[in-house]
Amino acid sequence: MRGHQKLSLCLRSSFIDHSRGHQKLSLCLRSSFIDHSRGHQKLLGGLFMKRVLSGIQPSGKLTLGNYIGALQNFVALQHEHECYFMVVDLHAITVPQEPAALREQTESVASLFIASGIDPSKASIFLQSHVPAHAELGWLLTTQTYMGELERMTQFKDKSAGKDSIGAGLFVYPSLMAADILLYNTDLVPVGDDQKQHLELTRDLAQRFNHKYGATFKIPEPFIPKVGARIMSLDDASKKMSKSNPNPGSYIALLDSPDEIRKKLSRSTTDSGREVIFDPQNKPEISNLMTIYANCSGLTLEAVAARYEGQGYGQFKKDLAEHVVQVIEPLQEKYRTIRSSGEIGRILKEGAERVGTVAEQTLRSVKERMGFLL
Ligand code: AQP
Repeated sequence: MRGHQKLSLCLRSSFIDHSRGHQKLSLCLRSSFIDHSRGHQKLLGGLFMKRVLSGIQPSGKLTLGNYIGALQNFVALQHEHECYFMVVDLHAITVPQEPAALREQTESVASLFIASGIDPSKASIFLQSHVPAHAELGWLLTTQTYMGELERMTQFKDKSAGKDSIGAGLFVYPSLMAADILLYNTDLVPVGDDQKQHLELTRDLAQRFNHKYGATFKIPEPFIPKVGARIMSLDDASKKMSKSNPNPGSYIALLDSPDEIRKKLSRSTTDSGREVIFDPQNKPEISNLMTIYANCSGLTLEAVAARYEGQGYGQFKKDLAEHVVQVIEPLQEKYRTIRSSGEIGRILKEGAERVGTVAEQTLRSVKERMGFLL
């Protein structure tokens, strides 16, 4: 008998209106395996908000790519969704980290969440390692994951390529990521191209578990943000801009000084020719810079192209740097205020306490179903 499964009169998400990002309330008869999580779910105008979860690794200094591809979307999502944003420090250690640097980067990433506009009174901001249920469910789900599934993961292949010794954590990382998502009965997971495969595995694991042990996990859906630009490296537009790239000239860090930003952009690789036109196939480098320009200036790509018609790359790059600096300078000011306030520790603690209750309930139900004595 399934201890947690019972028929009850309950509030249920009806998934009628995906586009509006929240769910209608309807009275229905159904199995109540996620009743407990609904108890914590926030309402917006009488409607359940969809729960969104995402994380960023403190594996280096956050880049403009992280800002455009993730943080900007997080900020937009927090108004109409119940958002859980975490610093995934347990994922960061799947590649070697120096302890002092990890500590600094973790606090820095959390502070940049807030400096970017995430409001801790709207969204829960926390560290993955502050909620022990992540590691525990991660292990339980690792036991449900097939080697073949992990071997197929392209991120593992990319990150392990050419390395002599590869930590086992890098291999089982997707099972931990599945745990991160499933712990909170997440509705939506914002995903870039590189994470689609991991979310697919999460869905497979949830379905496998539900089939084997009874309905336990909600099956999460991918969320493709409206502004989903992928920002590429400044030195090679075939690779994404990445905070762990050993060449700092390949990325703009959110904490780079204005002069560093100007220098990096003036040295950025550009395609042959001199036309500022958006053509990712034939002119990937200039198209990447135009994407950054459009994002930071608020102009459309067409307007950017029209502005620099017949002018060559020089002026374009100079102006681009100023637009980036204009976005980054106020963010850095807020960042300094947050760091010097000493408030971040309290914010993270409160965030972990809030989400920890939901995580504990899910973990308990998983363990009960798997046959652990509680
Ligand atoms: N270049 C990018 N363009 C757009 N979005 C990006 N993201 C990362 N790089 C870009 C988004 O930022 C979030 C952070 O993800 P992560 O820290 O978990 O790891 P990642 O995607 O592997 O990011 P990095 O910066 O490349 O980290 P390292 O170098 O440690 O692997 C995600 O939402 C991602 O889509």
